[in-house]
Amino acid sequence: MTTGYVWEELYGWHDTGTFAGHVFPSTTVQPYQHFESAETKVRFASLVEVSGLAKDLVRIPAVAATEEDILRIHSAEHIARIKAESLNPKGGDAGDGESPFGYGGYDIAALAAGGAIQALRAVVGGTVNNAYALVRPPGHHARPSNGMGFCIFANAAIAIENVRATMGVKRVAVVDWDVHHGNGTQEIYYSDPNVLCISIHQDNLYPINSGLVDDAGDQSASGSVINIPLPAGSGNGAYVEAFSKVVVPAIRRFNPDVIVVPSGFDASAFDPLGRMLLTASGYRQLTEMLLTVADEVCDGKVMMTHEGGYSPTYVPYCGLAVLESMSGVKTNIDDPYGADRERLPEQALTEVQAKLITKSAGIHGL
Ligand code: 3YP
Ligand code: ZN
Repeated sequence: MTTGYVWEELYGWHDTGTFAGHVFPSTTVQPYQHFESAETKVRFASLVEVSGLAKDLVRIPAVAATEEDILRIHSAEHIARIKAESLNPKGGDAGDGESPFGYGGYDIAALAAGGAIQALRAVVGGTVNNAYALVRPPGHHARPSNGMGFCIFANAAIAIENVRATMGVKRVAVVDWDVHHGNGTQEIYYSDPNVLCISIHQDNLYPINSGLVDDAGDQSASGSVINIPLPAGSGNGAYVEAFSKVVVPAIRRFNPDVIVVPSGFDASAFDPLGRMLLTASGYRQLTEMLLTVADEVCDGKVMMTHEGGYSPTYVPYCGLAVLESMSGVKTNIDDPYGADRERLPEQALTEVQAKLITKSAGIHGL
């Protein structure tokens, strides 16, 4: 099993600055580093090195996405505005006032999209069996004409359109396990029957009123969107149930050429922005389920592209578990925190969670 891995020094330079809420009066509590700081990802990359796993991965160099690549998804105006603000010494914002970037932010955002592109090209082309693109800034909230939710460009969609345009890929299944709804990817593919967008997320967390279980894609592409909103407090039991009752059967029925996973670790039990209870071992189990169905339908082809995850202590262990599962290599480093959360009674599937999962399955005839 060969697993591709993308990580670039420049991803750590994307500058989100400090933040203390947009409040009045403007001097309240001392501004702290933005939630989307480099720490979680840099520390994930460090663990990949220090655990020794990096030696067993195939390092894939990112190449900046070209304007042609980005234009397959975004408006020329959006690209031009990010480019212009990126030349401002103080940087700019991707569109919603909470997606800041620093000087040179355009180049790093293009390199993030380009990391996802190169990882997906390697998987589709067969140079590696699967791949993880540890990119930053994230992408799954970005819309055609504006960034939002810490995202500038839609990394996953830009990668998907690159391989559809140049490598003959037809059908792609997206499985977004970030704790927030993948609204950008959903919007981009809402009327496209050849891209199945599955998002499993905390119910009505972000964006507001987005990712409803009844949103299933346009009539022309009915069923091409599957949302699985789960209540706050859902743990390993609920996620495994949702994967076995909805995600895996939906992928099997859709029969994609490749699976793309916008991978956020903000559904972890230690995340400051999410209120879910996944542990590293939960993420490992979900990865195994995806790889198994990928083996059945698309020769194991899976590409993950990094999204959220804001616990600097825990994200590295979740990431390591996923990479160990993808590569089939077990390092000698164990998750020191998971057991403390795995013993919680809330890890087990509840009746309420089971009903919601059954509802999502029912809506989609699964
Ligand atoms: C964006 C603004 C408030 C919540 C935040 C979510 C970012 C994220 O991790 N998206 O997946
Ligand atoms: Zn998120």
